[in-house]
Amino acid sequence: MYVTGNLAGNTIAMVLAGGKGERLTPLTLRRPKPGVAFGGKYKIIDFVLSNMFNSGIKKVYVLTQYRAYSLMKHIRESWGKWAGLGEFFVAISPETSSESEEWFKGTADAIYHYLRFIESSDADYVAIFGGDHIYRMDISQMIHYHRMSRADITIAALEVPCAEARRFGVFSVDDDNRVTAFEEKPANPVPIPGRATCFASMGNYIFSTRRLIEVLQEGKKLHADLDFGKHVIPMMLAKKDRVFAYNFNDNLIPGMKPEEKGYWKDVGTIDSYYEANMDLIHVSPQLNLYNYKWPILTNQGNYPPAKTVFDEDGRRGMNIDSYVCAGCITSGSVVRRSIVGPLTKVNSYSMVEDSILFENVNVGRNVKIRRAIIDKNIIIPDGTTIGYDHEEDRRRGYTVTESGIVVVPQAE
Ligand code: ADQ
Ligand code: ADP
Repeated sequence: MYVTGNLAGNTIAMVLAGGKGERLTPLTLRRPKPGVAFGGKYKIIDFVLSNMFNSGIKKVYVLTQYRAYSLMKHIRESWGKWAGLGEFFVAISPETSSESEEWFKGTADAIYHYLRFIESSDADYVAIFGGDHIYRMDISQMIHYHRMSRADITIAALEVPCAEARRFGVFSVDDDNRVTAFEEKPANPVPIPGRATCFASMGNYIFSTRRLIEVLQEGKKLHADLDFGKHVIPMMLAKKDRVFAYNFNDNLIPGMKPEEKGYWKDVGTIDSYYEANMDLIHVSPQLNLYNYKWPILTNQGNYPPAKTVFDEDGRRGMNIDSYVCAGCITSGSVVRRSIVGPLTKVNSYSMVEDSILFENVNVGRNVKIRRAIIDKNIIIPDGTTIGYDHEEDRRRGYTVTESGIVVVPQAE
């Protein structure tokens, strides 16, 4: 237990879930990045929402935007349960039916458009978090830190190798962790003095409500596409606001193993997405989903258990070193080192290895699949081979990544 008073209950949260996740194409052709499946039964957004729920935050708005339909549906179905208990998780979207990509242009602009929700709340703090990362975090500890620092804004920070820091907002701090300089995606990131690492922003912020409202109103007069990294943080530094960094490495969650400390994954590319999924099925994964003290919640379909059976020829069905979700049937075939989403079937004489199969995939007979990601609702005809001949895979319209992962997308 962490004694943080009821600060989390005095916080409203806004989750930015509009990102397109371009580098995850083709998985993000029909859904935003936070809506992509992860670990078989979850979606990426479940991680941040679980963190909020487990941290005791009572009110969360999810700001959707790009291709929001399936994400809204997921939030309604899985998180609606908690909404029934109060007003926990609410998905809001500017225009769910439109295909327009011209909605809100920057992260702070998106929050600005929903300022009325913040103004009408009596919360003292606002947590503004991205919706597309995989990690566990007790946000109440960050809010506590924010309060103790008497900060106007606190930015969650992570140490990353300087070579990777160009993708992030990078900052420098003084001895009290007060931010002294910040640059969004710098060409030449400034290292921590004497180290080969930089302080990177995780894109997660705690604001004091009153200051957030003022800053957004001031900022909108200057930038139509108001963005936290590009405009708001530099503006606040220029105005000598109290901008603090919260070191994510100091965050402890109940039941956490030492190897999970600092675990935060962007899963921004197909290769990093694939690796982060595969980590889960190692004997001792960095991210242990079997830690029930900090559960990751999601929608539980009312499906029967996963089943392995002999087929009519007496061939044994086997799942080895894998996650296999509810409703799956492995019949006379082998699934090895793979993650298989709910309701998927793998039929006789087939072999699925080192792969990720989404929900409701039907793998026919005599199919061989290796190092592939198969999207939802796909039927793989009998005799198909995927992941063995990349030229052939490309000819069939599949994406093949640099490291040789083949993605079989849903039809357009
Ligand atoms: P990026 O991740 O590049 O940098 P951005 O693409 O703006 O920033 O996305 C931030 C989050 O907001 C994502 O979760 C995305 O899904 C969502 N989002 C973007 N525009 C949105 C909109 N209009 N409506 C709703 N949601 C929206 C940011 C920070 C960096 C920091 C990295 C860490 O700017 O400083 O280092 O996050 O990943
Ligand atoms: P996911 O595949 O991400 O789990 P769902 O299966 O819940 O999503 O999506 C439900 C259906 O809605 C799918 O058939 C999907 O193609 C469709 N769909 C997704 N985005 C939109 C959209 N913007 N407008 C209309 N239908 C959509």
